[in-house]
Amino acid sequence: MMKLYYSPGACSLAPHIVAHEAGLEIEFDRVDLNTQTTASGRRFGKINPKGSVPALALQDGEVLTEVSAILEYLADHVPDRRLLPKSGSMERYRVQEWVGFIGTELRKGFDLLWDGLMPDAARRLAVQYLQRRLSYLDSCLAGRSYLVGDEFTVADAYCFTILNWTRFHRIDLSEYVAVQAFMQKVSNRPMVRKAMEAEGLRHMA
Ligand SMILES: N[C@@H](CCC(=O)N[C@@H](CS)C(=O)NCC(=O)O)C(=O)O
Repeated sequence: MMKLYYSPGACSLAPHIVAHEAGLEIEFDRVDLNTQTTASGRRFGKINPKGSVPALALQDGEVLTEVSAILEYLADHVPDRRLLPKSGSMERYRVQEWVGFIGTELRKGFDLLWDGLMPDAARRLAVQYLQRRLSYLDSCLAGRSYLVGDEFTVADAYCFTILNWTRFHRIDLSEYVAVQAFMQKVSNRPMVRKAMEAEGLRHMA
C-alpha cells in the first residue's frame, strides 16, 4: 500500500485530500517536522532527505516528493475520478498552470510569515505581496465554481490547502468574495472534511 508522509495543515494536506477524493486506500504517517521523526518511529531524513512533507512512498519502495508530482501521480492512478483532465488537453495544461502559480507565487509568499523573528514591517510587506496574488485569484474565481472548468481538480485541493494558511496568519479575506466562496465550497466537500478531520483540523472545515 502507498504511504503518505504528512504534517497537519501543511502542504501535504493537498495530496491527503486528493487521495480521499480519488478513493485510494493509502496509509498515512505523521511527521514531526521539528524532530524529523515519524509517528511510526522512523527518521524522516531517511525517507525524504529534503526533510519536507509531503512524501509518498510507493508500493515498489520508491519515494516521490514535491506536491506537484505527488498530486499528478495520485490523480493519474484513478483517471475516472477526473481529478486531472486528460493528458494533452488544454484543461490539463490549465491545471498545471494553476499548480505552478499556487506553488511558486502563493505558497512561497507565506514563507517569511512562518518565521517568528520577522519584524512587523517585513511581515506587512509579505502580506501585501500575498494580497496582490489574492486579488488576481479572486478575479479568476469570480463567477466560477473551481479553478478550471466546473469540476474539482488537484489544483483546487492545493489552492484550498495554501489559502487555509491565511487563518493561521490572520490575513483577512473579506474583500475577496470569490475566494471566500471557493473556500466555503471546497471545505464542504465530504472528502475534504474527512482529510481535515484526520489531520485534527476539523474545527477549521
Ligand atoms: N518544494 C516542496 C516544498 C515542501 C515544503 O516546503 N513542505 C513544508 C511544509 S508545507 C515542510 O515540510 N517544511 C519543513 C522543512 O522543509 O523542514 C514541495 O512543493 O513539495
